[in-house]
Amino acid sequence: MAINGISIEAKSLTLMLALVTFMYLLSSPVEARDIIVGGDNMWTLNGFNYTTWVKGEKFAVGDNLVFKYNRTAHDVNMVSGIAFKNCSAENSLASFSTGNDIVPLNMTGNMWFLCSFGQHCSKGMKFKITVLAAETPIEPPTATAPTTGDAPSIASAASTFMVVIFAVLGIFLL
Ligand SMILES: [Cu+2]
Repeated sequence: MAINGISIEAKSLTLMLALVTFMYLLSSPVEARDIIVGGDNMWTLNGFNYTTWVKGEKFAVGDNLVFKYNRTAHDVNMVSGIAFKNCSAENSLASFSTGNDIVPLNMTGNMWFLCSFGQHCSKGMKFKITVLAAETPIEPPTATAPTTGDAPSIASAASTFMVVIFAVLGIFLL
């Protein structure tokens, strides 16, 4: 029984390690992403369909939109939905013109962007995105993290758990 006891302890240690690793993975924050508008095409006028591009992307709070473009030929304007329909940048909510602009996505909801140069907007330099809530890690339902002093009881709980697993396995194997 003593030998069995040792092997169960070793197994419960392994189980605890796996559990701790698993919970660490669950609790680590989801990384914010820099999303380059248009991908390799970037922000330009060449028939690229930004609306189609948006459909293949996912936008969440904490992400950044990165506009890369020739600043002598294009700009970036964040506008209202109505202004977007009219391709108007007259009352833009925000304007960018450095050629390498980073727009943080701070809140959920719709955002509309367009280029105000010439007829670029009506020719396709426009898109709407819907920003979703940041993905939050799911809390493990009942498992409690081994924090302070509780290690022995958790270890014994793990041992009990392993014994039950072995018992169940034993039933199936016999
Ligand atoms: Cu443009």
